[in-house]
Parts: sequence; structure tokens; C-alpha cells
Amino acid sequence: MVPALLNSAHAESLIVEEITVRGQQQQSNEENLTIREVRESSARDIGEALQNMPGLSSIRKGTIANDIVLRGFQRDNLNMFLDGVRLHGGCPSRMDPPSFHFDFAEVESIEIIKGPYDLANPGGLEGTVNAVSKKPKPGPSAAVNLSYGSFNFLDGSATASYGGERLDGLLGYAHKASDVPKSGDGRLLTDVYPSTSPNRYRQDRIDSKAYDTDTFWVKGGRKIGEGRTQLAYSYQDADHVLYPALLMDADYDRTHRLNWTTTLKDPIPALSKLFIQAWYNQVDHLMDDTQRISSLPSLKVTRNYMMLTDAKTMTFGAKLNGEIALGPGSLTTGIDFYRRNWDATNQAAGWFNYTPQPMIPDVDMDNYGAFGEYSWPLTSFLQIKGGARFDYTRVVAHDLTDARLASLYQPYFSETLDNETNFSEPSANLQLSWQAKEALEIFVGAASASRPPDQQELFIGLQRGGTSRNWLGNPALDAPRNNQLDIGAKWTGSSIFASASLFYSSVNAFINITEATDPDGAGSLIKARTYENIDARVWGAEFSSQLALPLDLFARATLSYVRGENRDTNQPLSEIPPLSGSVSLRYDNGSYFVEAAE
Ligand SMILES: [Cu+2]
Repeated sequence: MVPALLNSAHAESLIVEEITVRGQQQQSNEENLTIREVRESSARDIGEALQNMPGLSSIRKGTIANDIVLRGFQRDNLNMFLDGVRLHGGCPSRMDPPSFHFDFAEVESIEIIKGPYDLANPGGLEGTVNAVSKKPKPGPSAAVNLSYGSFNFLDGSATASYGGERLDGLLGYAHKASDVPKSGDGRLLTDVYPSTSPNRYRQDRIDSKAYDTDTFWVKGGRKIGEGRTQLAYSYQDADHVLYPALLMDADYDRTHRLNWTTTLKDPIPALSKLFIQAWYNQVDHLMDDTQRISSLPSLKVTRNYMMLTDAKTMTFGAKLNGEIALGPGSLTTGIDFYRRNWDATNQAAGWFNYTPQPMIPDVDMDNYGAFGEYSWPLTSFLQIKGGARFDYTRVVAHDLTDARLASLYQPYFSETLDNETNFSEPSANLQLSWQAKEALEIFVGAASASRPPDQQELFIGLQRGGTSRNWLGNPALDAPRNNQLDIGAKWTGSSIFASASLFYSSVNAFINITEATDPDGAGSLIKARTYENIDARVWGAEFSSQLALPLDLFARATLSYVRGENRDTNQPLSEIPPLSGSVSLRYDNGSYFVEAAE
């Protein structure tokens, strides 16, 4: 039970409005974290904020930096966007998932599409999570938020904005820090290793800060007729983030994000809307074991670390979308491009005497795409939406030499490997919404979509030395494809919103983490962690409801169930979350609220 008591200005009417808006706008394969829910959330990051939504959960690696899981799918099977901008982390061990790179205080709401129904963007095999940033309100405004809690948990943010007739702007700053918290048994979260483990924290570091992040953001906009142009920039400096479950900790994550968008309404007679976007973001991530016993000086450890990885990722892209009134409906069409570069170098003492290894060997991924989607109101109660998309992706590992490919990677694979690969993949979907009754809407969707394997899955190469297990990408991977069916229903009344959905995903060439043995034997026992394509299926159901009761009471309940199966082995897929659910009851009279959740 988590009771909370806070002030809220007009939350009561907000919740009733929320129920109405959800009923009108949200399909049964969508979720939305509203502005009220964002404001009330005590979550440290997006992953934590989303974990109680039906179909969503998160993976915890440290005190912060929770990674989002949607219907059992994670990593690059999901698109994580901020204002439509693709974000990627730098760490090969995913210390910094995409959602780590912006602050929760920047966010106004979060939209989630469950399933591959977003044709306007490449990837998104199992869904898309898009956070929408705050916009300047009319006139001048400012807000300060400060939370302080146990273990010196500090979460502070300040924003100031001005919204004029033609020009507007917004400035924001957030600081977050916390000491290492204690777990239920009273031990520090860093105190998890036996006294013989080289991975345990050094005595003077065990009780240090768990994380320390500063985020600064600024944006400026100008109206163009009914449209708008906007430039936004953000810088984030995360220092000293501890990951007790991993063997290293992050020294820093430095992130730059730049996003320019322009929307024009009716620019020419045939075009009702034109949308142009160009963006750039970059993450520098440094991790090492300087906090751990393993970095203590010895014959082999001659620097202040035993192992270190210096990782960088850079992503930029552009898109041009248009909306055209065509026949009885409207056509949205567009082209887009992005380049994602990922480069990581590992240095380790001992076997390699700090010789740098191209762990992610400076890999460029270039994606070119085009799509068209038609929305057709067949009758006043039946709507069809469908479309197709095509993507060409080329991936080149610049720092993976033929010699390294042949000696380190090739022995584990029967195919002849190359340091570049490409993928040509179509996607399509068809969605039907039927207003069966005034309050009841039925949704049926079918979709097929693909994503390219990422740089890590294709080309990572970490030789650990001796008989320790290597970590190798599989350059011969195929692009996974998800063929999905969804059936859902939502019920909307003046004081109730209920949504139920069933889904079935058949994923061909799903990328599974596996262990390979050196196939030519050669007397070697060195195994490798690598990636394989398998056929998988995932199915499940979700239910959620929100209810306004008499006496200023509000109730909410969610239930999610998901099962996954590796069809090649008939074994359950790993990392599938169990059945989960939540119920909450809230008293809210408009000036304060009390909420109990389970
Ligand atoms: Cu890392």
C-alpha cells in the first residue's frame, strides 16, 4: 500500500475530463500517461513512471535508468522517442536506456502505441513510446518543483516560459541526486557481493552517491500562419551513476539533443498539412571499475582501473510528412532518413595489457524510409485506416578489420561473415474501428513490421582473454519481423472508461541472446555470448478501467498478462514479465487528494 497526500488544484474535474478524452481519443491498442499523471508522479524516470500501465513494465539496473518493457519486448524492439526524435543510449550494457537521456520535468505526457502500428517511423517492432515535451503557456509563467526524501534523494526542477502572440520560449533546469539506498534487509544496494568477490565496492565508495544528474533545456518557437516552427536544445550531464548489478559504473553520460520542427497548415491548396523535422543527438558514456576492488593496484592493474569502456553514439535524421485530402478520406505520406553511429572501445588489464579493443567497431546504420497511410471514414460508425512503409537500411562496421572478423567472429558461425550488411523491409497494417454502440467501440488491427538488427546485435566484439566467454555480434542476422493481430474494445461513459485488448504476435527471426561454442573445436573451450534468429510467438491480454464514483471517489484497475514462446525449442521466452495488475482508490475533492494503491 502506498498512501499519498498532496495538494492538487482542480484534479477532480481533470480526472473526469481525462476519462472523457481517453474515451474519445485513445484506441484500445494505445495508452497515454496524461499531464496530471506526469505531474503527480514521484517516478525518477520514464521507465518507473510507466511500469503500472497495462502491458508495460521495466527493468531496473541501478537506482535510476529503468528500462522500458512492452508486452515482454525490450531494447530495440521498441521505439523510444521524445517529440518524435529517436533516442539511443551509448552503453553496450544498456546502462543508459534511451529514456534516461531526458528529464521527467521536460515531459508533459507520454503516448504509447502497443504493436507495430506507427508507419511514420522506422523500427518499432512491438511498439512506440513517445514522450511529448512541455510547451510554453500563453503569457509569462514559471514553476519550481522540489522533492527531498530518504537517502538524500533530491529531485528539483525549475522552468520559466513565455508565450506571446507570435513568439514563445521556454527554459528549464533539473537536478537529481541520491545516495545509495538500502534494501529491505537494511543493507546498502551496493553491498551485494560476497567478501571474496572482486566486483564488490571499495570500502570508501560503498556509501557514495548513487547518481547525480543535471539537465538543461531551452526552446523557442514562432507562429507561421496557423503553423509553427520551433528549435529545441538540451544538454544533460549525468555523473557517477552506480550499477551494483553490473561489473562497472558510469563515470559520466553527456548528452546533447537538438530538434527543429516546422508545421505548416494549408501551405498549398492540395496539402492540408506539411511537417518538417531535423534532429541531432549525441551521447558520450564512460564506464569503468574504479569504484570496485577489481581496480586496486596489482602486477596487472597498473592504471586506476582494471577495465574501462568509452562509448559514443550519435544519431541524426530528417523527415518530411504531408497530409493530403484525397477522395473520401485523407492520406498521410512522407519520407525520412536517419543515421545512427555507435562506437565503443574497451580496455582491460591482464590478458590484453590495456590494448584498446573495438568493442562496437564504429558502426554506421543508415536508414531510408517512405510511407503512405490512408484514413477512410467508411460510414459515421465505421472507420478504416491502413498503409504501408518501406525501409532500406545499410550497416557498416568501419573499425572491424577482415583479420579480426576472421579470427574472432568467424569460428563461431557457419556463414561467411562480412563487416557490412543491408536490409530491405516492407511494413503494412490495416486497422478497423467500429462504433458498435454510443459507448462501445471495437477495434481490430493486423500489422506486419520489421526492424534492422542493431549495431550491437550485428557487430559487438569483446574478447575477454584466457578461457573467459567472449561477447560477439552475429553479422549474419536477419531482420526480425512481427506479424501481429489485435482485437480490442473500449467502453466510454460520462464517468467510466474501460478498455480490454487481446494480441497475438508471431515474430519471425526474433533476435535471441544465446551461447555459442567454438564450432571447429580446435581444442578451445571458449564460449561466446552471441545472438541468433529464432521464431517466437508472444500473446496476451490487457484490461484497464478508470471510474468516477460518488462522494469524490475515483477508482482505477489494470491487469496485464503476457506469454512468450521460443518456437524453435518450445521453451518460454526469457525476460517475459509475469501476470501483473494494480488497483487504486482515490478521494479527490479538488483541493486535496488521498490515494491508496496496491
Ligand atoms: Cu556502461
